[in-house]
Amino acid sequence: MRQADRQALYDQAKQWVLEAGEAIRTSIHKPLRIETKSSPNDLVTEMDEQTERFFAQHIHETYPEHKVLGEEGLGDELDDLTGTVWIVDPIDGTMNFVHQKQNFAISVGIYQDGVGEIGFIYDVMADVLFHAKRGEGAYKNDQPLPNLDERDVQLEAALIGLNNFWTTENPRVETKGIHALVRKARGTRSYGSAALEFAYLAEGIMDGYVTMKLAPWDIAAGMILLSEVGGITTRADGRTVNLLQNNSIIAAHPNIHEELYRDYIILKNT
Ligand code: 2AM
Ligand code: CA
Ligand code: CA
Ligand code: CA
Repeated sequence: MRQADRQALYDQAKQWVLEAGEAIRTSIHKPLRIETKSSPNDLVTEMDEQTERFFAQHIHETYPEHKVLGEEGLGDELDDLTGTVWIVDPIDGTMNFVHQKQNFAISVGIYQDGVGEIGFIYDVMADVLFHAKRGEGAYKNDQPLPNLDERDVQLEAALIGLNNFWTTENPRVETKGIHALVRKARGTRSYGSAALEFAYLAEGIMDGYVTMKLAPWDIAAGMILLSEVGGITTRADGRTVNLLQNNSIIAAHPNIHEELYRDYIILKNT
């Protein structure tokens, strides 16, 4: 993508992200219709759907040749990532949205032929916008985020984002590895929004994030932001992320990424 095209697309996407956030803030205290999806804890609200529809309609009207991949299925069915693809999570952290009315984000990643070009993670209630363009660095609002290698991170002094489910007996990872990680790291955190966890990695206020079975829209924007500051995202087995399917993820500061998947994330059945 040419830099001028990237800039024009970025300006338009930014406007829509801020507008969608404003609409959510305005109605945050209105009563909500809450439904469940795959399990009683897998929530969706009318605001998730309304926000995704907002993006899908605007994108399709303005850029008829672009495709939209969104969590609530109001975009397009994709077989591949050719062309320009917007990967949208209208509300990442729906449980936080429902229970806390804060700590959720709008996540928008724009990919060109599978390459991440533009990423937005918008912490709606805090009104903080994390954003990045490929090759042009990542920002928190107007503040450029420094490259992660300016800090010499060791696991003993690292904060690791961890889905607590992994500390309990589960079909994917050996709990002994996760228990060792909990003891080794300085501390663990669980924020309940994958997009925000990626943003905190990019900001350098957290050093690693391990989580299972994330969907493309959970990580599409975050991977772009993190890569702009020198962070690494792979599948939990160390292989390349596939944005057309779910992935278990290790995202981290470059000093500790390999150590995490080599010594602590012990996958079952592989
Ligand atoms: P969501 O709120 O958009 O569904 C919570 O730990 C994180 O995992 C959130 O980013 C959440 O995104 C994501 N997640 C992915 N699949 C999920 C599921 N089936 N149920 C709940 N959270 C899920
Ligand atoms: Ca969801
Ligand atoms: Ca999500
Ligand atoms: Ca969501």
